[in-house]
Parts: sequence; structure tokens; C-alpha cells
Amino acid sequence: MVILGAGPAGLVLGNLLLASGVDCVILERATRTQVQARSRAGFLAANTVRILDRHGLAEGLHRRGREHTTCEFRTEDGRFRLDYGSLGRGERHTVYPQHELVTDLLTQYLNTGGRVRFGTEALTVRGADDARPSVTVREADGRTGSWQGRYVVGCDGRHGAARRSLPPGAVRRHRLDHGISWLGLLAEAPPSLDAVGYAVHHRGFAGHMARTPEVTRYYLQCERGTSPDAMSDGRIWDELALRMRAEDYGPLRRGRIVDRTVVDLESDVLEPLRHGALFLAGDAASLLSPSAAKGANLAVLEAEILARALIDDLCHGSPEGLAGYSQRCLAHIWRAQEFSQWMVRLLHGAPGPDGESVFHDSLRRSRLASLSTSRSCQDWFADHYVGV
Ligand code: RFL
Repeated sequence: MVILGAGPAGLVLGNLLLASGVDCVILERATRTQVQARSRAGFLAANTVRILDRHGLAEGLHRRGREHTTCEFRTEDGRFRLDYGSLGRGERHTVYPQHELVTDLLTQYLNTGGRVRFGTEALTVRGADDARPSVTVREADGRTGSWQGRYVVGCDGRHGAARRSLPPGAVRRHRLDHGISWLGLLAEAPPSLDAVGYAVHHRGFAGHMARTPEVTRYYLQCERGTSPDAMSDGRIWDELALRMRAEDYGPLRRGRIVDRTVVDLESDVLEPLRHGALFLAGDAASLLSPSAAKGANLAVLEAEILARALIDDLCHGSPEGLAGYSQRCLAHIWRAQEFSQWMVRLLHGAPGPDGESVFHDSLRRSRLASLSTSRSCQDWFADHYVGV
């Protein structure tokens, strides 16, 4: 079995296959240091924790992760809090930085004899229609080579070799550009509130998400095409304070900004998630806007579903799970897409001509008003916010 990519999807899959005695190798373009340093997600859904628990992969997150149950909305009409941990099904998030989860998964995989080829870039997947598909690679020293397996699983993200290798027409790509961009920031600063903060402001959205007691992620909506370095640290903090209405609700704890990325809010879904012997999981299967923090959670869920199906096929001769993999995951993916899209519309007016903006802005205010006052709307929100 050849797995492309050592992110959450590839590493959960690798661990589960290894635990059942399925021989596999993970081909990873980056170095081990780079893989373990890539800070992205932080909010793990209750179901993600249950999956990791089931397979003995959650020790680190139970030791160092923190439960999280509250979000706060700040708008032109005031602020309100939702303790989503006591709404709906009462499920919680665990805040645990993605690079720590990846480090745990990688350590477990390598300690139990798993193979990862770091610095090995997959170039093309060939022969997905055959019984022995292969992957051509470029090693760190520039030499090319090839790996063969019964199946190839693309867990190599949206720009990976798996997507590139799909023959035209084999798989459809449904894509939505939300027309909105966020400047994603990591600050060496303690969280400024004990909740996820969502600020809706006429200058654009701002978000606050705790990562650790010392590090906080912030988002600032920005113009499409903005360079990550366009604003000084001081200007960023001023803008965050303005949009988060620090004057009314308390100051932000400032610190050094150690990472800046501009994220264009885009979503896509590939359908089906299989072409012959090539399967797709994680961001390679579907990209979600970061508005609802679902990407890493879906990656873990899909990896578990695929691992079970592969083990049934390879160890017990039952191919039904593989045949149903795509349809099963797509149901989860579209639900996550639907909620992420709802969050985008909750937090932004629509870009566009003035008349259209007023209409969308009024819809957004009405949506927020329902969320702040209607218990059934809050229960629905809580279930979808934490669920995958
Ligand atoms: P990853 O994590 O991108 O890993 C893919 C791996 O494949 C390697 N690779 C290749 N290897 C070999 N050959 C090639 N040709 C290759 N091309 C790529 C890469 O080096 C990498 O190691 O994909 P995976 O496993 O599918 O996991 C997906 C998640 O990483 C992603 O969905 C989340 O980070 C999204 N996301 C969030 N998700 C959440 O569930 N909760 C969050 O709070 C959250 N916050 C975020 C996020 C994503 C963000 N960005 C950067 C878009 C915050 C941000 C800012």
C-alpha cells in the first residue's frame, strides 16, 4: 500500500493499517522537521477524539489538549455567548494544535515499525486502472524512482500528485469560491478571551482562537490578493482591536506575530473519491473553507473509514467497504460543506455592488439574531459546530 502525504489523513491511515498488519509506506515531500512544524488546525471535534481514542492515538491530546465549549459573537448589535457544550448533544472541542497531533501520530507510526520516506515528492500516479498501480517520485537528492502497491491513497492535499494524476473526466470537481480572503495569524500572545471570538464589523471579519496558553490564532478578513506582509504587527493589532471592539469588551493581549498566511476561502469536493486503485482522503478529497474548522476532522474520519475498508478487502477478502467508501464519505463531506458555507454567510456580508451588500448584510444580521435568541437554532448550531 502506498500512501501519499504525512498529514493527519495519511498518518491516521498509516497507523490503522500498520496495527492490522497491512504493509504500507508513506511518501512525504517535506522533511520530518517541516511536517512537525506546520501549524494549522487546532479544534478537534468530539468524534475525532473518539476515533483517535479507539485506536490508542489520543494520549498526547488528553495530556496536553484542553476542552473548549464556548464561542462569543461580537456584532454591531452587541455581543452574545453560546456555551455550545451545554446545547444540542452537549459535545465539546478539544483544542490541540495540529502540528502536535501530527507529531504524536508520526511518533506512534515510526515506533511501531512504520515506514515514511521524507523528502520524497510523488510526481505521478500511474496505472490506477491496473492491479499494480505505481507512483513515480523524486527523492531529496534529485533522483527519480517508483513505488508499487495494490492500492495508492492520495492524502497529499489539494495541490498533491493524486489529484493531478486523475485522468480528465474520471472524477468531477465541484468548486465554490466564496470571494473572501482571511489573513491567518499566529501570535505569541496568551488568548484574550476564554472563548472562540467571532467579530463581525463593517471593516470585515476578525476571529480569535486559542491554541495554547501562550499562543493564539487570529484571523482578519482582507482584500483578495493582499500580501501577508502588507501590514506591520502594530497595524494588525490595532485593526484586530478595532474589529473585536476591544474598547467595549476588553483589550487584546498583544505579542509577536510569528506566522502569517493569506487564505482564500474556497471549497471543493471531488466526486467520486476513487479512480480504480487510487483513493482520495483529507484535503485531497475535499477542501473546506476554514470558517468552521472542519478540514482536519474530516481527514481523520475519512482515514478511519478507508482503513476499515482496506483492511476488510486485503485481510478478509471483502471489497464492499471499498466499493462504498466514496458514497459514505461524500455524505459527511457535504454536511460539513453545508455548515462551513452557513458559517461563511453568518460572518460576512457578500462582496458585491451596494444594493446586493445591503441585502446580504441584512440576512447576516437576521441570522445572528436568530442564533442569539432561538434555543432550537442554538441546538442546531451546537450539533453542527462540534460534529463531523
Ligand atoms: P495536509 O495536512 O495538507 O497534509 C498533506 C501532506 O502531503 C504532503 N504532500 C506531498 N507528499 C508527497 N508528494 C507530493 N506531491 C505531496 N504534496 C503534498 C504535504 O507536505 C503534507 O505533509 O492534508 P490532510 O492530511 O488531508 O489534512 C488536512 C488538514 O491539514 C486541513 O484540512 C486543516 O489544517 C484545515 N484547517 C483546520 N481544520 C480543522 O479541522 N480545524 C481547524 O481549526 C483548522 N484550522 C485549517 C485551519 C487550515 C488552515 N490553512 C492553512 C488553510 C487553519 C488554517 C490557517
